[in-house]
Amino acid sequence: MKKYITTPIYYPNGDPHIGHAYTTVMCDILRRAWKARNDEVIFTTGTDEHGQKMQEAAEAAGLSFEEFADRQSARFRELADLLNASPDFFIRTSMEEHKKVVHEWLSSAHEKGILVKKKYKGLYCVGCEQFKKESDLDQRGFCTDHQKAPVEMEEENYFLPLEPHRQWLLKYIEDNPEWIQPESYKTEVLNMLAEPLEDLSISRPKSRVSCGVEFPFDSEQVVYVWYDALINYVTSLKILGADFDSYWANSVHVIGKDIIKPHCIFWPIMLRSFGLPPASRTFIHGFFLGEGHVKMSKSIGNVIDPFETIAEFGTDALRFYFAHNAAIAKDSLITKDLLASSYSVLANNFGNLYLRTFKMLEKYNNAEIPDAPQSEENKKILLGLHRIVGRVGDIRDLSDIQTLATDILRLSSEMNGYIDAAKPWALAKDETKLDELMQVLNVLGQGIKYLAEAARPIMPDTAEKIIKSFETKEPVVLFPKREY
Ligand code: ME8
Repeated sequence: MKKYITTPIYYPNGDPHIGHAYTTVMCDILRRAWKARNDEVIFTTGTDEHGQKMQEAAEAAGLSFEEFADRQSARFRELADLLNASPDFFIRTSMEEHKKVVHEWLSSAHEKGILVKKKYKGLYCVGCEQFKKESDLDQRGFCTDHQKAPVEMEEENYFLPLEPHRQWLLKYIEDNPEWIQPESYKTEVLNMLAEPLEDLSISRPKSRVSCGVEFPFDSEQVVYVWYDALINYVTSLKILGADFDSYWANSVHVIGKDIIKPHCIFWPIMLRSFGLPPASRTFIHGFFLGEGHVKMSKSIGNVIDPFETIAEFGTDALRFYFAHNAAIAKDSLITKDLLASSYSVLANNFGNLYLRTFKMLEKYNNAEIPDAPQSEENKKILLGLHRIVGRVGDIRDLSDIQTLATDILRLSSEMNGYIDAAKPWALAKDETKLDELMQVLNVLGQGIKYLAEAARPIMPDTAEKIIKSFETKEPVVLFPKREY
């Protein structure tokens, strides 16, 4: 089956955040799991380079918009590579091909006569790049995501009316219960759709925001950053020359909870206006919070930098942390201490199991997994271990990833317990028990290989190193000891 999976395209107005790393890794795990069952998967990520926020950041950095966007976008590309989550295509909305697709969409909307030009007065949050209603703000009148008061703005813009599509969207959600996952976020969308929808402003006067795609039929206006950004999901497939309909029919957007409205309200309506169906799934996850259960910020000193974290713990340990520790339907904490303790568990449990197994195979059987006829009891253990490899093929959504990570640790623990109970070192001392020793070594060798295969989508390098080490007969250090 052809499948398409996307991260949001990130704002490169600053450096990448650990949250960006998280979404990218989750997509990559899904991609690898689906590829393992022979799906043809296209995975895209990229950078969202327009809008007021980018314009202000480039000015503050004293760089031209292009120089700033090149430099910052490269940081995101670098992070994806360091995470071993290299996409099939890394889109930048500053690409000419993308602008052409955006023009095509706008011209089509214009020709169909569905756009309205009018004056609008409202409260604008630059952080969200969205107009806000009073009811979106906290008691102080601040945006809840950005903790800043939105600014009042009055300007003449083009609008896409959303209200004519509200009943259709409600029905679509009812008819497609798996479209938005998990359920708690679907409730949020249904609440947003409980009241009439305001028209979506899809342009900005060039006099205020110069950083954007120029309108094809009005040179005084640039395209609103969200309208332009959402279309990236279509542009990427076009640039790749992929069979659009087949991939779109099984397309998955993975996003954080902060951008539900654009993805679950604006985007399906934009697609419908253009004559396309919604992407088939939207997987939403909660936010990582820093020490103190608050948003990470430099002034609080609770920022977890993805580059530093990879340098300290390694890519696979971070990928495993994401897979195992993030609560999808809620926010979760991420701190240095939590990362360190997750690393210790991984090293002492899974890493240690590998090392113990390898050392025993080395000592008692020339680093080879013996081909021993198995007892009924061992056959059952092996069957249980083998089942986890099949579970990779069952991965459908983000919560399945967490189940797999949990099972890997549970089975590693059980295998460590199996070694303690079987005591291969005692069997080796008794000549009459050598057959039994070979059986135990067979269970351990095969077992660790099954676990490595199961872990492959989450920790691709680690899995590869384990499998290779049995071919080369050279043990590998998976999770080196760290200084605290
Ligand atoms: O919203 N925890 O870009 P963005 C978990 N350009 N995930 C987090 C996170 C955190 N603390 N912080 C960020 C934009 N993310 C738009 C998207 S798409 C057409 C346009 C992740 O740079 C999460 O996936 O603000 C979130 O939705 C995304 O980064 C927001 O990235």
